[in-house]
This record gives sequence, C-alpha cells and structure tokens, in this order.
Amino acid sequence: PTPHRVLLTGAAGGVGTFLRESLPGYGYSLRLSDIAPVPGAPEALAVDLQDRDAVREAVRGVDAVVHLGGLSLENTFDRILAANIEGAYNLYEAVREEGIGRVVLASSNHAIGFTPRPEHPEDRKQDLPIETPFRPDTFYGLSKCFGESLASLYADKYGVETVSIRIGSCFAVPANTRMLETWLSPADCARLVHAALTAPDVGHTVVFGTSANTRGWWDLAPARALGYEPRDDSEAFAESVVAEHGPLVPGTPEYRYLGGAFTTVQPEGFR
Ligand code: NAI
Ligand code: 15L
Repeated sequence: PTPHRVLLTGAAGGVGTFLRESLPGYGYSLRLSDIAPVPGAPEALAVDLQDRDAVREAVRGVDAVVHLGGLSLENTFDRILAANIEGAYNLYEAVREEGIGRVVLASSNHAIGFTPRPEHPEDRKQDLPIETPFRPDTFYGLSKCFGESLASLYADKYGVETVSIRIGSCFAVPANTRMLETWLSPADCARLVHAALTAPDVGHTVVFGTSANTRGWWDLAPARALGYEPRDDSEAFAESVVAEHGPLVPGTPEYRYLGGAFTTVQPEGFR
C-alpha cells in the first residue's frame, strides 16, 4: 500500500524545508522531527536522534520514514558517531520494532567522494555506475557508508525496505561550478523521494539523486527504475554560475574528485 503518514527527520534543515513544503502536494501527511525547532511548525517533535525512546515514539504509527536528520558536513568523529551512526542505528531499531516497512535514507555522494571525477569526455561516455565502491572522503561520508550498509542489513534480515539516495547537491539553485554536475533541484528531490516511497519491492536499493543535468555523469537509471523522472537541468544556471565562479581548475579537489573540497577538509582538531 502507498504510505500516507510519513515521518520526516531533519525537518528543520535545508532539504527538510523543501520537502515539508512539497510532499503534502503528493498526498502525504507529514510528522516532522528535528533536534532544532522547525520554523513555522510548532507541532514538530523535538527529537535528538541519540535518544532511543524519543526516536521510537517519533516513528510510532507512521507508514514510512524519510531520514534526513544528522550532521550534513564533516565534523569530529565523536559527533559524527553520535548523530549519524548511532542516530541511524536508533532510527532503524525503532522502525524494526514498530513494524514500519519503508525508509528513504539520505545518503550522499561523499560515500564515494574519493572516486576520481570523470575529467575527460572519454570517461563520460558511460555514466558513473551505482556499483561504484565506497570511497568516503570524510568521517561524514563514512557515516553514509554505514547508513547504507545498515539499511542493507535491515532489509535482508528484517524485511525493512530502504531506498538510499546518494544525493548530489540539493539546494535552491546550484551554488558553484561543481554543483552544475551534482545539482538536485528541490522539485526533483520531491519527485525522487515520492518514487522512493511508492516503488514496490525495493529491498535495499541505492540510487544517485541528481536532476537531469546536461553536465551530469551520474547513472540515473536506478532512480528512473523506481519511477523517478527528473525535469530540471542545472544548465539553465550555467552561464551565470560560471561567470561568477569560473570553470573548474585542473589539479584542484573539485576537478579531481567527486567529493570536491570534502577530500581536503579536516575535522576540528586535526592538523
Ligand atoms: P541540514 O544540516 O540542513 O539538516 C540536517 C538536520 O538534521 C538539521 O536541521 C539538524 O538540526 C538535524 N540534526 C542534526 N543532528 C541531529 C540529531 N542529533 N538529532 C536530530 N536531528 C539532528 O542538511 P540538509 O542539507 O538538509 O541535508 C539533509 C540530509 O541529506 C542530511 O542527512 C545530509 O547528510 C543529506 N545530504 C544532503 C545534501 C545536500 O546537498 N543538501 C547532499 C547529500 C546528502
Ligand atoms: C553533502 O553531502 C552535504 O550535506 C551538502 O551540504 C553539500 O555539500 C553536498 O553534499 C555536495 O556535495 O554538494
């Protein structure tokens, strides 16, 4: 059956804000949660993903969960461990115990961020396959590898289905030249999450989440197989973005690796 009541974790964040505006238009009734207050939504649940009882209470009675909550940038290992790794475990345990059948998991391109970016037109004849092995560029990316593997375990062992979306860059508009290759428009994000919530028999399915960008090189076939039909293309912004930021420069992290600057960022306290 099509899920109706959906818990959105991380509802106060950037993607959460897009989705809480768009998903009701697809017929979902949303329950919102975040550790931070959700602007304009006093009914949202204040839930720290580290708090097992609160997480269990938050998932009780919904048909599916869209899990966006957690740290979305590099941080210390201890903080990533608490929010993203233990947080994901607490969420999946709650989902298993409450008998919830479907999770849509916000994974990230940074799970494979140290993969060389297809620089040459030759490398781009074939889109980057979804089977690209884990190659995290940060503790943050590593936590997304954990999340995907956790989802795999819970699908195989307990029948909790998940679509893990390796999101490229989901922002209102592409903010820099790299994002012309990685952009997921807010409207396409809603299309993809809707497809991920409604496609039958997904087991654990991993997909890339980007728009139909002229400059993109991610294989979108796995997402399309769920029913996703992207409509947006970052090319509409290309002229102004390149005029402002310039082209990608050979030798820089953005040029060399999928994960761009995440490949060089250091967590607080590292030298
Ligand atoms: P964001 O940082 O704006 O939102 C994340 C939300 O999670 C925040 O509102 C924060 O308060 C909440 N949160 C953090 N720690 C928490 C905890 N311990 N307990 C409960 N809530 C907690 O991030 P954004 O951009 O909205 O991303 C949403 C999800 O999508 C994240 O999981 C992120 O890793 C993933 N993602 C986002 C991409 C993007 O381009 N925006 C790209 C790839 C992945
Ligand atoms: C991510 O995983 C981050 O959460 C987001 O803030 C962006 O930096 C995005 O990846 C990206 O690679 O552009």
